[in-house]
Amino acid sequence: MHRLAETVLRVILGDQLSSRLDVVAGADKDHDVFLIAEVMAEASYVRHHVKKIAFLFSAMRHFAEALRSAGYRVRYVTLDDPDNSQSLDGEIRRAVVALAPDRVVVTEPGEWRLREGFEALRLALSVPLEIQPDTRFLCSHAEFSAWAEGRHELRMEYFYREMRRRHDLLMEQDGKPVGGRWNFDTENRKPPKAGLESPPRLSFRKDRITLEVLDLVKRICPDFYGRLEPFHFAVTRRQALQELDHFIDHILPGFGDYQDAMVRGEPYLSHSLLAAYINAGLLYPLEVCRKAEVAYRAGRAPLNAAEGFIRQILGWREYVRGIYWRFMPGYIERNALGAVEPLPGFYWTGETRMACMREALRHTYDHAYSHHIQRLMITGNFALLAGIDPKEAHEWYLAVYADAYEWVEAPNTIGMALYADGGLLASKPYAASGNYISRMSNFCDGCAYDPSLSVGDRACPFNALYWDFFRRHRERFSGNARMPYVYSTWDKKGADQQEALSRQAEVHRVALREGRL
Ligand code: FAD
Ligand code: DLZ
Ligand code: SF4
Repeated sequence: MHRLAETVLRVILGDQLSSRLDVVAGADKDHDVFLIAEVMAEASYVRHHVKKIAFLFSAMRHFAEALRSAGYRVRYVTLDDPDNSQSLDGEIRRAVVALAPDRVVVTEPGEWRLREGFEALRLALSVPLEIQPDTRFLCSHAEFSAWAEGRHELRMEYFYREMRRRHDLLMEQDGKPVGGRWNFDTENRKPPKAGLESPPRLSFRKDRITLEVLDLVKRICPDFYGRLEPFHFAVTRRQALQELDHFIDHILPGFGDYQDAMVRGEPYLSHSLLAAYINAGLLYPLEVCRKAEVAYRAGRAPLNAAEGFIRQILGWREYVRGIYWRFMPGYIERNALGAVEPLPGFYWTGETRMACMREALRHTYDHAYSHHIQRLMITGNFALLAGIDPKEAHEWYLAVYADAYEWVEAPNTIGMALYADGGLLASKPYAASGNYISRMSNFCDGCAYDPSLSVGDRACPFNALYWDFFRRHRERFSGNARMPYVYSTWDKKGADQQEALSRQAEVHRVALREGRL
């Protein structure tokens, strides 16, 4: 019997721009229709950086054009379309009415909020809606659960070793890790040497589509956060591959040594800038890791660089995703340290006397980017020490970086930076005093505060806040074997010094609340 071909509405979200996803690869050119929609609900559910919005919209439009050129039918809804319902479920409903498909297919979104929305929509739609797994990740939900089940602690390092074996990355034939060690992190912590700067970066010419998007964002999002131009993001897979090759050939060799270093006026140093492209789907995580391995095996990158880089993607990236889905929806509500201070206004304005914070916040505002150590050890560390409400910090990080989606941002903020998950992700809090920042950066040179002072008008706020953080949380951390020196040093200080530090911490907290820090 001859069966009439069905029509499938294939929904592609802004961070699912990957032709290898089943939603694309399984499409029928004659009958199916892709739906891609720019909607205000997604652009504004947190106060997104304008560069993030422009990057995503331009990449979405280019992806739609590539699908059309390949002969597919695409329903693309622009933000300024007068009929736009301005929400993703609204646009799916509208498309179902307009196109009368037999069913709807969507890839699992990267945020719990949207996944719940699609589950609800499934019940409300007149046609079946199928949520397909996101096959771009190297560890499925089932594989992560199998790894996590029955474990007392879910540490990244052990997960990473399994992932190395499973994907045969940097492995010897006898099953041992290349170089005889799994992890070369100890070689990746050099302070910046004099004159350390970022190697030259690619800048992509803005085509008609990108110019139209920039114009749209200027018109429709005038009061949003961040600097829109200059804009030189890659917005197609071809450009993202160029960025990847440029990184592998010219920047990866220096990635390891100065991975933790911070330098004034140098937002990138030897970091890859690839997270925005991998997360939006323009690059696949496995191809990125394989290219790094090939560079190492060909003698074009040292092992500490290649291993350190692969660990971030194969290890950390997959691990945080596993943690997110395993512990949501409660994860983003966690506040194990009872931190309740509101997020200071200077996270948005950059107006603070602390030079290190100014620098990290300037990079963030200008580029929708700051590298990992700035996120963790400057803005994150300050929020941890000052007791900033984790939910407020989480919403800030989700808004301001071009690579931010909740599945990756929330575990990094709530777990790694703020210890608000009570140590589920990190075995110890990433708390550091001004001494660390002064050693790993040249920020302190231009600061109103002095990193060597802990008390007094010019005392670096990180110092007293650091000690007071550990004093306040002694019960929780004093037994932590990974911080043997913190409490013995504190105890040696004597009552007068301890009291002076606690008083000074309170002075900083008051100054913070009054906008004087
Ligand atoms: P590189 O330093 O070049 O690292 C290479 C790649 O490894 C990155 O592109 C990324 O894909 C991956 N990677 C590195 N570290 C991590 C990590 N901790 N978790 C997951 N993947 C990692 N990363 C995001 O992709 N989105 C976020 O929203 C995000 N929010 C963060 C918030 C905080 C508070 C912290 C401390 C970290 C956050 N990270 C986030 C992790 C990390 O800082 C960024 O992935 C990295 O800075 C992106 O820049 P890059 O591409 O130059 O990375
Ligand atoms: C972040 C974002 C923005 C700014 N805009 C859109 C949009 O207009 N349309 C869309 O499909 N997705 C957008 N996104 C991404 C989503 O908010 C969400 O973070 C991801 O789809 C989660 O996987
Ligand atoms: Fe930051 Fe303290 Fe150094 Fe100033 S002195 S830049 S506040 S670490």
